[in-house]
Amino acid sequence: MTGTGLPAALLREFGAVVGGAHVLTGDAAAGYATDWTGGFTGSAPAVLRPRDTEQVAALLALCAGAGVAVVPQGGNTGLVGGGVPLHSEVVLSLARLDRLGPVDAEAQQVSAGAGVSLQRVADADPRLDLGILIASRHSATVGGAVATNAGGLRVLRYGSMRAQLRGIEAVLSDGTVLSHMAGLVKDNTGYDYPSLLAGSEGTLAVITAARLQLVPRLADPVTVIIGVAGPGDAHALARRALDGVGGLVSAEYFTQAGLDLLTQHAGLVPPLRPPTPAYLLLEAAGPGADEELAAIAADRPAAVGTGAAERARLWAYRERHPEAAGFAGVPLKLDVSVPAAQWVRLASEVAGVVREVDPGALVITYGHVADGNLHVNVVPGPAGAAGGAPGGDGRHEDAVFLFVASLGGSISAEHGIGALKARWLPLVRSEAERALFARVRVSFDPAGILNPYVLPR
Ligand code: 2HG
Ligand code: ZN
Repeated sequence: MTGTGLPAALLREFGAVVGGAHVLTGDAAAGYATDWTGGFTGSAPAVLRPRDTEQVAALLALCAGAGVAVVPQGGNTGLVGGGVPLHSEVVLSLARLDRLGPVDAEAQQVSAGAGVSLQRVADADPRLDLGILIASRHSATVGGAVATNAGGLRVLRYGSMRAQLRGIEAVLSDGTVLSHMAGLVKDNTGYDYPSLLAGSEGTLAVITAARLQLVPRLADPVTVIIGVAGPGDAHALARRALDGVGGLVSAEYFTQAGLDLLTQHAGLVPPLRPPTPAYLLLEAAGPGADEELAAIAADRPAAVGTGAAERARLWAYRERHPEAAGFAGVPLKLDVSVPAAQWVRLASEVAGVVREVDPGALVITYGHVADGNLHVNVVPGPAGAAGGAPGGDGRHEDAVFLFVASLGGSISAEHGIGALKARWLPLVRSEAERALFARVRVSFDPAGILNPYVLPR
């Protein structure tokens, strides 16, 4: 044994595969053990940094042989503690698998290593773009985005990460490499396991590369922030935009409470004066987009942006919202969705639901209104400080998730289950479903070493 708790011989074998410089221990491993929010901190006996698929396969075979649990990690931008070693797992960092292939102009596709950032994929061809747009795109990687089935700011137009996936390369825990990367649009030759790996959160196999469908780059998009009276007004306008704005790509909601934090702490100047209770950001492209958006805003206060700089300025109000609650404390990040007809109730009542169990809590809500998705960021009050993840008493999660389940919704819209939500999964998935999950999992990972504390075994 070594100070890491791993047998010295195993560490030497890891080093023989990746080179000693890519087996990190002690202080060098610490940065891989805490998530972006600071809410989840574990410890890694070792961080392994393979360079290619063959090295991933060799490392997994060693871990399976030794019964050592592994947490795969991409850009470490996850929000549910699914990519950090909360139970002293070995971290398998895919960051060095960063080969981006040439764009196939005919198919409008590209093959990308798991460690390629989403921004690099988006920049691969000036006429094309990645359909997934998330604020963390400069750090978030292809492997992590597929493994969590990332959503983001353009799902209403292009779907989530699973919808961009045309093929996958992945390694099973015994070291077997699976590769299905031809990118065929039509391919009914058996189980669609690439689709199954999307959203599997590192529990079935380690994704090493993906074949991605690209989308035409938007021509001259127009962005507008409209001041609205509240969730009902925002929802009604977004529904109207879905019907009446042909080139709509985004419909995003945020409130004055979140904006106040950003203007106080992030130096943003309010987009509209006087302030309004809530805001709807719409973006659209194509002929007539500006007139169609103006018709939606009608006589409400609105700020319009057309050039790249002006659009970026308007987007900052929404894209920086994940940081807002962090200025007040360590936030608990709850990501939920409900059927369209229930979204207004969710957005109107969820803060009250939280305050019933923690009167001093700060609650910031924002999200993707056309997807029925709301992000509920909670900074527990002094009396509720025992709440929060991990190790909290779970009162905030209980309150929000029970409310969401009562509305027929989901406890995770786009961030995954991870460590944060594992214990609430029975609220939204039946015993029969969870038993099926467990059987699928054993067939992919009989050694039981891949992200063992995420999803049921
Ligand atoms: C977003 O829509 C992301 O900005 C992050 O999904 C949400 O930090 C969050 O809670
Ligand atoms: Zn989101």
